[in-house]
Amino acid sequence: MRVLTIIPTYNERESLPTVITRLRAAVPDAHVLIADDNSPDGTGDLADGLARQDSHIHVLHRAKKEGLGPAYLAGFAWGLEHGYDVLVEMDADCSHQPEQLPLLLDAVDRGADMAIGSRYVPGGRTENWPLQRQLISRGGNLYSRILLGTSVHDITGGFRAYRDTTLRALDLGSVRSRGYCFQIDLAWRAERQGFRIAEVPITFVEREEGVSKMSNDVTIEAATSVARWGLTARAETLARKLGLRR
Ligand SMILES: Nc1nc2c(ncn2[C@@H]2O[C@H](COP(=O)(O)OP(=O)(O)O)[C@@H](O)[C@H]2O)c(=O)[nH]1
Ligand SMILES: [Mg+2]
Repeated sequence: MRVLTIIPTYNERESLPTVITRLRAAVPDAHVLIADDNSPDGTGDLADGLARQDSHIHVLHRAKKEGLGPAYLAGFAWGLEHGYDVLVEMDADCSHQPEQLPLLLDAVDRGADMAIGSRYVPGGRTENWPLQRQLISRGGNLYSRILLGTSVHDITGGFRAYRDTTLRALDLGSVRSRGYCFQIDLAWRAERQGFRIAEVPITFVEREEGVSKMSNDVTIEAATSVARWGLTARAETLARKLGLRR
């Protein structure tokens, strides 16, 4: 399996060298694509320097900060174009521990179309995460479960491995999600299309360096998007039952 780990970055100068060192040690065969949104702190230049020293490291420079979603979409497009078999999503701040990536890759190897590193299945947990963040995360998952009827336990989780065939089938051109709802969007598309989703227990560790880019805007985007998707899906089901649609 040719593996590409995509790491979106915005002002991750302090964290990037650590995550890259740990990732290259944990999964030496995997390639890495740093998708930087023109970080004012110079993360892009730092990434270029790392890429010059290591042929497994690649950098995608994007013009401006647009959120996690568009950065991943650009990364997926690059990876699919370059023929990778498995595309991984991972944060730059080591919250997703590179040493746990093999757990996700094993799940894909055993037949999953997509593997999610999950904090909310037995064996999964969070470390040093402020109570407020835990509540938002738990609340977001419960909200998605109620509105979408999803059976994924950690649908906002962003440590993932997708088979290339899964991504190619998800109609990525129609994805508009920018923030955390990007994760919900893709998992729900995969679930509805009947793809096999494996949830692998992980330990999510709060960042030790740099600051979170989480904002109220992305929470509001997620809440309204999930409500819209849930209501649209229910209206479609009802229309089918009434014979208005096939
Ligand atoms: N390219 C890009 N990366 C982003 C953007 N916003 C967040 N990220 C990255 O997404 C990952 C998760 O963000 P983080 O701030 O740690 O979110 P938190 O863990 O929920 O607090 C990190 O690698 C960030 O650098 C963005 O607008 N563009
Ligand atoms: Mg983080």
